[in-house]
Amino acid sequence: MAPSFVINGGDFAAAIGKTSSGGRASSVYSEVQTSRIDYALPLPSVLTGPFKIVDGPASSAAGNPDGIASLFPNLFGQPSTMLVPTDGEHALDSGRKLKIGVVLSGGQAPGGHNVISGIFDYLQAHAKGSTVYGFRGGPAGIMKCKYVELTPDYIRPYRNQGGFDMICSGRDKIETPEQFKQAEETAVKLDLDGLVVIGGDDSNTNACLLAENFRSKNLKARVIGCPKTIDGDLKCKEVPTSFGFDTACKIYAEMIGNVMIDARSTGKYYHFVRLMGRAASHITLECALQTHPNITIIGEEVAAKKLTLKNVTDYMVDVISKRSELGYNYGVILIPEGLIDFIPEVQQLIAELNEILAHDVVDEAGLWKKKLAEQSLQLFEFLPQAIQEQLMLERDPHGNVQVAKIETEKMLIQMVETELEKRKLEGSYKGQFKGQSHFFGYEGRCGLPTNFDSMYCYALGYAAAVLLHSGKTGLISSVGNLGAPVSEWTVGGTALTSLMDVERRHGKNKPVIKKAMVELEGAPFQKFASMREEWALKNRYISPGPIQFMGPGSDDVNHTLLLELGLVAA
Ligand code: FBP
Repeated sequence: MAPSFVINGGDFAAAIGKTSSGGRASSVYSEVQTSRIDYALPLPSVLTGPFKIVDGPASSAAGNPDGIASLFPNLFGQPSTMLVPTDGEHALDSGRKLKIGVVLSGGQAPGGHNVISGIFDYLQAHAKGSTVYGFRGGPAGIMKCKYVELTPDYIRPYRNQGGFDMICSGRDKIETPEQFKQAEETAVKLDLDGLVVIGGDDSNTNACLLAENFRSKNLKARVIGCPKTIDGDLKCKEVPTSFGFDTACKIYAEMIGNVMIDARSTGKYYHFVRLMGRAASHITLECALQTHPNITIIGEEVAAKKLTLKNVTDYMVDVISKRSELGYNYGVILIPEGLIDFIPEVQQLIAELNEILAHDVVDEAGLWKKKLAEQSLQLFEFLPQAIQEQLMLERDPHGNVQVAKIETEKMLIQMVETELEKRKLEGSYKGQFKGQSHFFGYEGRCGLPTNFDSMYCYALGYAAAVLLHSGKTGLISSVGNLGAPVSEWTVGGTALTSLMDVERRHGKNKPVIKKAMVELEGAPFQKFASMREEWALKNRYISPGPIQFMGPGSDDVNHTLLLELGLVAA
């Protein structure tokens, strides 16, 4: 086993010892963790010299602009902004001290600590004497005014480390008038100039609502969002990727590569791997591009082709049968976490269940089922009991089905088994099938961030602080040109309202940031589609191995981002 050592000497130990946050003070750090603390983070060159802030044209919305305009009367239409190098003095260095709050919201994503370090370091460099408050436990920390004042010593052990444990996260939502009032009280009590919300699509929607609310009440606190989610579904032209996606995919790809070699070594298992990603299949697609599995299901394709559960099962069974004829009774199958939600018949069932759960009592006798349409009732009764129960679980605070808890991989193993037995009886399948189920999800959310995520997050944090320092609100920190060396990355802020649409949640119409789903015409999917037949029947497995922090591959960026930026051939 690789030796670990307790940090018990030198300046670093003194720093951690003094600045305990409860979590890491008495921690044992591995050599790799320790070495990452001092990993030097380059900044985009625009952030290292004097710059000016240039506003773009008026913005609109991703959908339903009239609805968004009426929900955000103070923010709708505001321009996005870019930092442009200039001569002379740093435009914002006025000696003004700021009081900034920061909150981590939603699921963990590698790199979150570096966003906070970036905010902190910018203020140290350009608004010396500023204060940074870390709200504890997510948005609830804002509402309850639970915070910790961040200092250099406090932050140091978390630099370039995974997890959100510096201040922890939570999924609470600030939505009722009382909750907005509590947030206002906190902003006034701490005399906040600004708040940075580090979160996914729902949390950034919440950030925009807060920005609107603060402005409507004439509070001085501004609100800036940061794009976080391993799911990769918070992106647009100005925000090419969300942080955490790169690291999480590389961790899962390593595990998939290992399972592939296991499959080839024993020759007797089909590994069904469900991958996190909630609604979108970006993680599954990226992992497929990194590892070349035999079968990969992409939820967005299933929805576009209106496939049923039976169609998906038949596709798997066809490949398994053909592979068996070639002498391969093993393989690896990737399934996106949100698959079940993409199958139109299941989508309909979930929509009906959402309405029932939001408005009715779910009685044990099952009388509530009478509210289901005939087709949905038939499907519900057809599903294994475990899946029925998982579909009925409480929704998350944003009204989403908790897909992480639905064991689709187990359901598919059962369905494939049944179909193969049928084909065996008919004589069209002569192989052996044994399914092994895996869910790779939480394992990828708190790993040590890749070099890319470390640097990207630091730049996002720096940018968020610049935007607040310049008095901006309702923007999401935006760092672009990510295929180029860091020095050439662009920095700015994108109007959050420009990313919004109106969706039905908890039985009501709500503003939401439109999720970026896998585009079937996009380069990543096209690349996969051009290779999948070969991967199905010939074993082209790739085992990427663990994330590297130096040497070969350490600065590689994920395939999805490179393909989307047009930097590798589709
Ligand atoms: P965010 O959208 O908040 O980044 O969370 C992503 C995610 O990891 C999903 O992939 C997954 O479905 C969900 O969180 C799991 O939620 P929880 O942490 O509440 O179990």
